[in-house]
Amino acid sequence: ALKEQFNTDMVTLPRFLLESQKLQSHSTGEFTLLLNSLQFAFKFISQTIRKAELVHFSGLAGTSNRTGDEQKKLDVLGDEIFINAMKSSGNVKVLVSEEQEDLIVFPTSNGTYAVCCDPIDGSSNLDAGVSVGTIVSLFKLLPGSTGAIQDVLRPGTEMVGACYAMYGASTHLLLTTGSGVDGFTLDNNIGEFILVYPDLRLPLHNPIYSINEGNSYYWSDEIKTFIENLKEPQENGKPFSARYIGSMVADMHRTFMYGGLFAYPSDRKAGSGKLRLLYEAFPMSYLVEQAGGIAVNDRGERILDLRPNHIHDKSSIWLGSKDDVHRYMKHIGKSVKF
Ligand code: P6P
Repeated sequence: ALKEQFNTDMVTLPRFLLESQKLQSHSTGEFTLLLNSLQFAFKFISQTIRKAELVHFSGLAGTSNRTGDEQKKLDVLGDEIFINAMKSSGNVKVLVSEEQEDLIVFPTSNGTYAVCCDPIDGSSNLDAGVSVGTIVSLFKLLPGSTGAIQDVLRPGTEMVGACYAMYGASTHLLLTTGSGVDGFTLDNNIGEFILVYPDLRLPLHNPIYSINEGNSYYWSDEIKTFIENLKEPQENGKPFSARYIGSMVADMHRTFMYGGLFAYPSDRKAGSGKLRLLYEAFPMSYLVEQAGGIAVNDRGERILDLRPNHIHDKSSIWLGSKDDVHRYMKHIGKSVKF
């Protein structure tokens, strides 16, 4: 019985990265170092959030970011922690953050990667104790680039990695570097992420839809009809269940664990949706595709084929279980090619 309780061969994230690095031919190890810096940032932010709630550090910082969101103190802290971790890694040349109006180029870095991040996504829920997270997309600099905006204004298909950390009851990390998705959970006692969900796959279908119906007055009739259809009894005699947390990382983590459909469509208020392409839609879509799911915009176009014109560009998004996103695509008369 003792054996069942104590795993004597835990796969930590550093071990996992070294083992996967060995599988990559002629790897310089730079990507592994970058991922190690990322995991340090996640641990540090996780610790800061948990400590902050103890010292009442939450609440408004009295400043606001470029899109006018009121910045919570933790937003600012998370952003600083993340920027410092990327700067000190030596592997990052270019950084985009939701909290920074302009691109950051590290002048002295010889790094060959560009990192886009939302340091604390869902932070408006922080005071309510809702799980928030850090979402990250990774690009290799363009050949010959010394770090410029062109390194990040690219289609999502050029990403070399994506991950999110969710700071919930436990701290979870889902990571892809292009060959599937692996899930880790932070063991606070040893301070390491432990592999818990190797080769995570999204269920093909689960009757769960996740959307903010408070926006339905502003949706197109096509979208209103689609969502109404989900509320009718389906073949199994039961309607879909509605689950919406309002923190993308939390809504998407549930989707990875249980399946279903998450959507943030455009509406007459927000013409191109609310979620940002580079550090919300792209990384979540890459993870979903790598786990066997699908990610499209309102028009049924593949998210990863889109290219931002500005680092804070937004996109409508429908993503999750393949059959459930296909159902939306068929509803709008889009042929289902992928
Ligand atoms: P709404 C949080 O502010 C966020 O950026 C995402 O994490 C979340 O999915 C979305 O906005 C929630 O937006 O309009 O439903 O409150």
